Amino acid sequence: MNSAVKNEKLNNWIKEVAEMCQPDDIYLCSGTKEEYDLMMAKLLASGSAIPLKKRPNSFLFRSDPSDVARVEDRTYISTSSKDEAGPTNNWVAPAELKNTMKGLYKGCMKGRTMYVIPFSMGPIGSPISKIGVEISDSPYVVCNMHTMTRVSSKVLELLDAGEDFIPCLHSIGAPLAKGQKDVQWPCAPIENKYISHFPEENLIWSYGSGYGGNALLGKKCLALRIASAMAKREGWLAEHMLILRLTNPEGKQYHIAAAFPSACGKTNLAMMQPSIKGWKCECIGDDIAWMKIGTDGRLHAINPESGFFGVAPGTSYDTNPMAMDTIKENIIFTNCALTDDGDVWWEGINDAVPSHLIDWKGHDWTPDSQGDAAHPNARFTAPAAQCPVICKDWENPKGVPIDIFIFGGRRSSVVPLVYEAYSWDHGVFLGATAASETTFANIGAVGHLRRDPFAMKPFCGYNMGDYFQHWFNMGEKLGSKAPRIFYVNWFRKNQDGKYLWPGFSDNSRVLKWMCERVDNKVNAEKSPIGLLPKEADIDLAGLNISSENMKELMEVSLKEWKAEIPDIENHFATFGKRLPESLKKQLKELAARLG
Ligand code: TSX
Ligand code: MN
Repeated sequence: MNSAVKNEKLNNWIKEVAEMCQPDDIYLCSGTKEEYDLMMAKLLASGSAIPLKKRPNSFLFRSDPSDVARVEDRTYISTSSKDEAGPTNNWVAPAELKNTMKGLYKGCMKGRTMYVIPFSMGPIGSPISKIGVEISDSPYVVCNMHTMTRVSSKVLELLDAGEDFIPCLHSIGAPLAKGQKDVQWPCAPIENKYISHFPEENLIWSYGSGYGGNALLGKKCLALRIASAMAKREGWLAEHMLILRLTNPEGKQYHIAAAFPSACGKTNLAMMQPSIKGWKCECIGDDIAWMKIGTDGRLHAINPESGFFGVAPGTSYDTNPMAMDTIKENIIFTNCALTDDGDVWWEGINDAVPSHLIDWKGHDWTPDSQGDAAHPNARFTAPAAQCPVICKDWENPKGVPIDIFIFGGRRSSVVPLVYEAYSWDHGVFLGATAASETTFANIGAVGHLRRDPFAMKPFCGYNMGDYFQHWFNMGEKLGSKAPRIFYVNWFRKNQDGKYLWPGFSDNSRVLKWMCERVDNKVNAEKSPIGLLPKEADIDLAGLNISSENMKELMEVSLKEWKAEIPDIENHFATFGKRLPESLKKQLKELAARLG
């Protein structure tokens, strides 16, 4: 098979990995539909995939109960010095980590096929795109990579033309002895799982997990952790952001990139349909944005992915109808429940709870059963092209020019619905201090405030203090062409614990105000925390919300905000000497404005 690969670096790497992992076979992927069908046929035959009668060409997988999510405490940024990885990352020296992992990789693919998966993050040939090659022993990973990235032999042609690639090595860590029967979801025990990144040499080594971000290495590992380090070196941005296009009734387009921590409804916002007349919203991406300064001096964004790896529980025709219409066919479901008539089900999909299901562990489930029928982190893998509101420019190699950045979090109090940064530097401060209250969906105490700067805490591939400085530097380069920056909170509650803002489609009203700010159509009110909308400037037409509720939603309490300062100081202190002076200055200015 190596005859098909002319690139010397790739050939050598394939040979080296094969010698170490000792697979029975090597298969070079081409990315065709026939190949996807072949892999899925293999997964059906082995009993790993369950065909769904109700959804054409769609399949359900059940993972091992120990392999259900990203494993942050087994994720490493392995730079030559610990300080380069910074306080938000786990660190082991490269030589030591490689030594440990080589021990695990030795013979780890025995009894299995080694798949070589050439892929592009971003449209093939776009100047913003990057090439990766994942080696994996999991056919489930091959199928997911087909949907989530552009797997293609065209990528090999780009390598022949002199482009470089990022090697991404993955093994589930479950070799098979001769005659040994495979299990439904092979993987390694938690203490042997490693998700390792070597940003100084653009290299990824993952071992022991078959799940999502641990195994589909183009996504979090390449497109965020490795890409963020490359972006810092090369002067661009790799961010954990959705991208959407808003069009106003006059036909003017606005492009928005938004970063939220988990459990804030990022995918829902990415596919949101406006409730205000004449406005249109289209999806470009729901998770990752790569942005470069174009010849026009503006920031242009692409979505490096080609699919959605979305959390299923909570997704419904009420919360995200466009996602529901995206996942009707050609979908991989993981850890959802199975209905008796051959469909998937999850908590929050509709009001009717079936009287009988097979739960995500493969056991009978009834409404009286203990625990959820679907795992809270159950997923759908869906082609982005199937989204009914995918933007016609979602694969434009030039990207789309970003007008607005949004940061946000889930706060039941203190933080108003929306405010605007005074300046780029103030906006960087808002990103750097972004925080969210934990929910049932997170681990840890419910209602506890967690700082997740730029929603990048688990995904920044270098010292986060330097990351903040990189954002200040980008602002300097962009000058007057920099996007405007806003902060939102859809989740403020009243004294009775009721949400004050209807959210979802009505968030378009907030986005409209942002567009009008960009066009200088409306003035804003200065407040200590930033610029607030004037009462009449949020379009509430057709909404049944009282003026008292709006006041409560927009209230900025000096007392509550002063109480935030020590927490921000503690957060900043974790970055030590690497904390940019500009962030200290912003904090001082906030404190002064609060009086
Ligand atoms: O995704 C959400 N968004 C963004 C939508 C574009 N969610 C779901 C969060 C969990 C992932 C929201 N939940 C949003 C929101 O704007 N707002 C809320 C809170 C909320 C929930 C229910 C109602 C109102 C607000 N109303 C009724 O249930 C009728
Ligand atoms: Mn994400």
